[in-house]
This record gives sequence, C-alpha cells and structure tokens, in this order.
Amino acid sequence: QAFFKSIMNAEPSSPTKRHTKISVVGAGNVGMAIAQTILTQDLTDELVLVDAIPDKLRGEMLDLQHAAAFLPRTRIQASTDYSVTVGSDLCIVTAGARQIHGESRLNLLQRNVSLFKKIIPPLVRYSPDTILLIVSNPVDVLTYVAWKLSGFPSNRVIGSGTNLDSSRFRFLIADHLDVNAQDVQAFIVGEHGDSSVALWSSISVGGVPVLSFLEKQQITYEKEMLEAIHKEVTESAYEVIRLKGYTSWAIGYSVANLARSILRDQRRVHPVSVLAKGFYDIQDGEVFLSLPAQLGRGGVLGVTNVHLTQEEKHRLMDSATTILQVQNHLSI
Ligand code: 6V0
Repeated sequence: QAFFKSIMNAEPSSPTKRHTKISVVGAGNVGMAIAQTILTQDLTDELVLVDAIPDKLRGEMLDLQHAAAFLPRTRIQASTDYSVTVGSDLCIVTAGARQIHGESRLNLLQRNVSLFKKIIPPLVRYSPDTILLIVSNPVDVLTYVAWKLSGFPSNRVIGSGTNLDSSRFRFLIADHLDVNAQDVQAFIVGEHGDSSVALWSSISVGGVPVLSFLEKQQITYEKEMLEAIHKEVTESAYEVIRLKGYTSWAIGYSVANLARSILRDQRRVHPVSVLAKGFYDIQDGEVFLSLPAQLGRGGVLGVTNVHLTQEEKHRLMDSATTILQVQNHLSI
C-alpha cells in the first residue's frame, strides 16, 4: 500500500522543468564548501560527490544527507566510481595533490596533470554535454589541461580563476569606502595568482566611476594605496592558509555563484578563466586566464570589452606570458 493515496487527476511534474545535476570531484575542504553552498542555495536537483578516499567520501555524503530536514530537497550521492556522475550538467573539479615540503610548483603541477588524466576522461565519457568548471590550482593552467584532455569546445571549459580574487577586492574596496560590497563593480583579471591585474580604471560604486570621481572632486588618492589594496588581495589567500590551514568559505560561495549563473542561464558577467586567444590583443598561444566573461546555460557566452589603460594592457600581457611559460614546460 502506497504511503500517500494518489490523487488521480494530479498533474504529473512539469515536463518543461529541467532536472539538474551537479558533480563535485574532490571532497576536500574546497569541494565540501562548494557542495554545502550549492545545497543551501537550492541550485540543483542532484548533487554527486566523487573522491579517491571511499570512507571519507561516504562520511561526507552521510553528514550532508543527515541535514535533509533543513535543506531544499536534493538527491545526494557519492562514489569513487565515475559512473555516478552520468548525465551531469556541471562538473566541478576541486581534486588536487597537496604540495610536498620543498616541492617546486612545477612538480606539483605535473602531479596534478597526472591526476587530471584520471579525472577528466571519465567525466567526459559519462557526461559528454557537461560544462567543466575547474577549481584546482594552479587553476589557469589546469583549465587549459582540462580543455585539452576533454576535447570540448572552449565555451564548455571554465576555470574559477579570479572570481574569488575579485570578490576579495570588492570586499576590501567596500570596507575602505564603507559601502556594500555588492554595489562595488570591480574586476581582477589575468592569472589567479601573483601576476593578477587589478582594473582600477573601471571600478564603479553604485554606477559612479571611482577614479574619475576622486579626480573630479580633486581628492588625491595615492597610487601606493591602490597598490596596497591589490597586494592585500594577492596575499589574502596565503594569510588565510597560514591562519586556518586552507581556504574554503569564500571559494565555496564564489563557485556556487558561478554554478547559479551557468545553470540558471543568468548571463551575468564574472571574471573567470577562459580561452583568451583573440581577446584583449592576446594572440599568442592557447592560454586560459581570467577575463570578464558572460556565463549562461551554454557556458561562456562572450567576453566583455572593458576599457583597459595602457598599463593594464601591459600587465595583462605579462600575466599571459607568465602562464604560457609554465604551460610550455608541461607534458600532457
Ligand atoms: P584537500 O582538502 O586536500 O582536498 C583535495 C581532495 O582531492 C581530497 O579529498 C583528495 O582525496 C581528493 N583527490 C585526490 N586525488 C583524487 C582523484 N584522483 N580523484 C578524486 N579525488 C581525488 O584540498 P582543498 O580542498 O583545500 O583544495 C583543493 C584544490 O582547490 C587545491 O588545488 C587548491 O589549491 C584549490 N583551490 C583553488 C582556489 C581557487 O580560487 N581556484 C581556492 C582555494 C583552493
């Protein structure tokens, strides 16, 4: 006997509502922060976790399932077997090897490339139409690696890039001006890392361009002060890692925000890592770095043409060169 007596004339669930499925590979600090933000924000019907450590994975899955009474209804599954990811709309990759004491970044990267060779092909096999969202570091180079390994068109391979750096930037500017960070439009582009580029010339607060406002009001602003804010952004990840061992909450919110724009076809502009060839005078090499990109159900829909000063253009080129130099040493 059924638990509910069926209502004979009830409409079947709407055939137009799409069922959505997100897979998160890597159930570590970052993967779990992303998973929990996705759940609380009701972004998907199904959430799948994949990791290489079965006990930890099952533990994380159960712990999230036990919160079902407090969350929007989402089917949560986990497995070390990639068949569980079948038919995913979005695959978020956070799996990464940890840096061994004294190990070079390049060596760590090469180990992560080996890891990606085990992760990307099965994801692609089980979800040939999925969008890949790469979070593992170094995110720009690994997004390029994922693109190469997947054989996908570049609009379906995205790196979380400087989306997080930009939100740190917006927080610091908002804090400085005592305004709401959501009213601050500000982009950090280029490499997610030391060579990132702050686009000071295009910052606006509530629609008012900040630098020209300060100039018109003849309020002197120190270039050093602007540089100090950008430096604080690039150093803030190191500071959080030094203090708590890893970063998780901000990257969790930042990636969930990207997932929303993609799956709900929000067509919002985010600074994320995309194939940069052909944009902003970047012609040489196949390089992924962050540019302000419009995201929707098809992945990357376009790249906006923000006005860059000569200095900002040069810095962006330098950032591209930095990434290409690392890429040239890789064997995929
Ligand atoms: P973590 O807590 O060590 O988690 C990594 C997880 O990956 C672990 O649970 C591993 O078991 C798992 N893993 C390892 N190998 C495999 C495999 N072959 N298949 C499946 N899972 C595997 O690290 P944490 O979660 O802190 O960080 C993960 C990655 O995110 C690192 O590369 C970070 O550098 C990167 N971050 C990227 C950020 C960004 O802005 N792009 C921000 C923060 C961290």
